[in-house]
Amino acid sequence: MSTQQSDIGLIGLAVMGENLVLNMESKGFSVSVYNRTAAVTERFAGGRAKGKNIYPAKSLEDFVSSLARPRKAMIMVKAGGPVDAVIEQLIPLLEPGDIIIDGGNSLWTDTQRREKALKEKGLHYVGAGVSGGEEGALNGPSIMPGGSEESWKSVGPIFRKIAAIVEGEPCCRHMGTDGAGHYVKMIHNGIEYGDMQLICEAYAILKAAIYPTAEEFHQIFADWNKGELNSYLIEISEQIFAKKDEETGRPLVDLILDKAGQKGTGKWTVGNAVEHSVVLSTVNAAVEARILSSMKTKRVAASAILPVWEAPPFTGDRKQFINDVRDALYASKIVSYAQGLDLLGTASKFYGWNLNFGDIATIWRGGCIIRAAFLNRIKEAYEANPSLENLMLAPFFTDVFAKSQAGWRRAIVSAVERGVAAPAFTASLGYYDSYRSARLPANLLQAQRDFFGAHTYERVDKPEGEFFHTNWTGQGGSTASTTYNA
Ligand code: NBP
Repeated sequence: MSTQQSDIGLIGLAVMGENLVLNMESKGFSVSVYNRTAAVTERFAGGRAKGKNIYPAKSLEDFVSSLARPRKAMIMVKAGGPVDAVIEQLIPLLEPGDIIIDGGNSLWTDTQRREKALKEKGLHYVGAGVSGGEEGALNGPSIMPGGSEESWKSVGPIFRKIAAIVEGEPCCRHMGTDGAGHYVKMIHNGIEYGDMQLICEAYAILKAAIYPTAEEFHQIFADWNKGELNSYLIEISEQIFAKKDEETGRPLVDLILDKAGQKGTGKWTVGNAVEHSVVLSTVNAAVEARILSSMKTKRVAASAILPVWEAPPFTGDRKQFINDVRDALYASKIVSYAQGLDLLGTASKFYGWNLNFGDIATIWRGGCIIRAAFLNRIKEAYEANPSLENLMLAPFFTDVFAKSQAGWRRAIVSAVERGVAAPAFTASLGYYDSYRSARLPANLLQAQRDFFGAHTYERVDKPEGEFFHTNWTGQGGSTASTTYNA
């Protein structure tokens, strides 16, 4: 057994694991590493880890004995069964007070289950969401750790040192107990789905109306990235439009098959929103758009059968239209974040996490895929009013809606006129218009429910809590309404 006493150890040397190890080492930490397939460890040790303060363990026993106490063993393997398998192997080798960290994209309920089981054995368990892909892992990710306060004291100093830094502040704060970290990461990924779909819809609406070339798209996104939309996803889109295919010389983006993949965090987010009765329509539209995109064969067949829509030619002002689409993108994005934060708040109450939205907006400003200048505005909104009912109601954002809603509506009208699907734009506007409506058509809905199922209704001219049922057809007796007091 080795005499090595590393600050931390990491199991799972795929793209994320390797890069996190190099990041930790570069910040002055000694790191032990282990991978199920030994050849991977050997390749890493002889390659990128060569000459660095990284200890390649030959067995899990060797790995555990090479860690300083309390041991900190971070797992970066495929989410699901592999995480349980590694934990089972680690348990007999660890001692009370040691900490297992899962940095993968685990389902937060798995994290809650694992934390509970390990607590009974005296072990700490930290489910930490890590965002930013391989580049973030290497140069500074956004890290969202859950787990106990006690374990945060041990892992916090390491995580805060390897995280991205924005305005002197590390993009890592303790999110809350048990599965809070993985939950916040899941919402982050859901919001990422929404952001990406909204950008794709902006692209589709512009394309259908004014046919920008890839070079023009590159310029449009470059301009947008200088304003309120400034973000990683706008920036990479700008770069994507500039990339030429080496084989054909054409813009590469035009040659990419329109079939989107997904790994599941978007679906988890939407499923959980439904469970908590929280509207997450923008992310839901984004998940469904990916599903529809993956049905390529069916879409191609249907395109030859369903009636064609002849779109009217564009007659407006090109520059104004580009600004309209930009406004639609920004307003829809605000709605999507408002919905995501609403879900976070609901889950926080349900699980007793006490999530801090200001903290969350702070650590999403750097290192992660949804990093964006506008997260500063969210941070400020919650600093000014920690009990803000809905992000859309913050004065800064109500002001944005006042300025952008005309363009937002025009962009959507243009999409509808041209037969361009814009499900995330329309879902966002639908939420906005519903949320700001003092009266919705649910009066008719309640009447229908009472008609066929005697579900009762309340009246606008009577106190709330007083319920009525009407015999709508008059069959079997009088047509009079019956009152039920709640
Ligand atoms: P993968 O998710 O591709 O997992 C590969 C690693 O898991 C390898 O080290 C593999 O070992 C190990 N592994 C497997 Br598979 N089954 C195992 C088992 N039963 N026991 C032990 N080890 C096992 O790696 P990744 O893409 O680096 O992602 C790691 C985690 O981070 C995942 O949860 C992922 O969702 C998350 N994540 C990924 C990204 C990204 O951009 N890739 C970003 C953010 C988060 P082997 O070499 O022996 O097969």
